[in-house]
Amino acid sequence: MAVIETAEVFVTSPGRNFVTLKITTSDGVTGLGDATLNGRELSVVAYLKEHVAPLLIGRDPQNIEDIWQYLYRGAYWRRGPVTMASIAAVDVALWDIKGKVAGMPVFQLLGGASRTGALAYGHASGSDLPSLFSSIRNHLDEGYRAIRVQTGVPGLGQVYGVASDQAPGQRYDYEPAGRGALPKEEAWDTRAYMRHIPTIFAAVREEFGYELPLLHDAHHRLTPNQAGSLGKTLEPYDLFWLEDCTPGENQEGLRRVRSQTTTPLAIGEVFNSVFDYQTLITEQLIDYVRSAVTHTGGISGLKKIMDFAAVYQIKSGFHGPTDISPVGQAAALHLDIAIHNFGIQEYMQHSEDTLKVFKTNYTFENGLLHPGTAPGLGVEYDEDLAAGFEYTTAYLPINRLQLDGTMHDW
Ligand code: GCO
Ligand code: MG
Repeated sequence: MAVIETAEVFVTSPGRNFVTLKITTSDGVTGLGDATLNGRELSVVAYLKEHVAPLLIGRDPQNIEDIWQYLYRGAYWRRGPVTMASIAAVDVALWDIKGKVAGMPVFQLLGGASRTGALAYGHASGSDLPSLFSSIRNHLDEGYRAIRVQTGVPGLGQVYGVASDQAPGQRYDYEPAGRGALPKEEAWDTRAYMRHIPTIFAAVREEFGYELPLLHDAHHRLTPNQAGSLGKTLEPYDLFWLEDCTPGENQEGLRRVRSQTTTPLAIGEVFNSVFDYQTLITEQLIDYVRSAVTHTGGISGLKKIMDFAAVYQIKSGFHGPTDISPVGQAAALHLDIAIHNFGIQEYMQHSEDTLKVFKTNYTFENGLLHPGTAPGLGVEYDEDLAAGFEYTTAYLPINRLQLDGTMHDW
């Protein structure tokens, strides 16, 4: 019987930081897992190196569920982003190994394909309407068939989620956490935002018609009452979803939002376990689960959430920004293809340097993503190249109210 021989943790920074776990068996089979926690990367490195790797050596890599429970229950301290990202990395690496041993892509082990590809959405943004329109056109030219729309707000400076205009090849430059010793500070005004956003969606529908699925991310900035009001105002523009309208950790708050609007709601990119969704799912307060495989205990953890959600007709909309590594993105795609209650997949394209370090097999055609049919996850990690991109401290931004500098959600 092959056993786990080594569990190594790598940090690389081809434009932004990524943490990768590589498990190798005594038969020489390797598996990769993504453990990237944007802006807090080294905490997961320590958790994995100091506390998890020594526990894996000598175990049977085939027993994914038992190892998952061993790490989850065994720690005593359950849940939390650091713990669950670490467990996710182990879980995904073991699915990769299982697929390679079986000679099958991971989605086959999860029940096979339920669809030919996963509908993806991209991030269009602009500081004003003309730059937003050109960003939407660029995305349509690239083949996207669903688009997230973010814009600047008059009177405010840089708003998170909006890329600098006319930065060719840097469409996603807002997304990397800012490199440097301190987080970047942004200014916020909720009333200005709430007045502006409906005018943007009216203009986008007028220009691009009603067929194109449009999404919007409010990034946890609203109260339930404000969120209900915004959702209601946006109803005529038929959004695919309104994302993170409130800080979702107060699950009960979504009752108020839900009672005021039929705009579909997506929540969960900062969640890490099924318990964070319990009220949201059983009371059908959301329409889409936003979690990432990387932050929710891996394929095993997220699959359980999705099976629970299926009972309540809630679908997936997995987190796929560029701070999820290509390993995490591939893992999401295998799940997307396999589960019945798939909704949509976020897809921000990684930089060229990132894709040199992580060689992927997934494809994007006609707006649909596919994980490919290589055994396992279908991603290879170039350790030599990766070593040349050294870790650089990087923080996510913070947001303060423009009026008086009070700390706000961003
Ligand atoms: C999204 C997200 C990202 C996150 C980022 C945090 O919907 O893609 O909101 O922009 O903020 O991934 O690490
Ligand atoms: Mg989001």
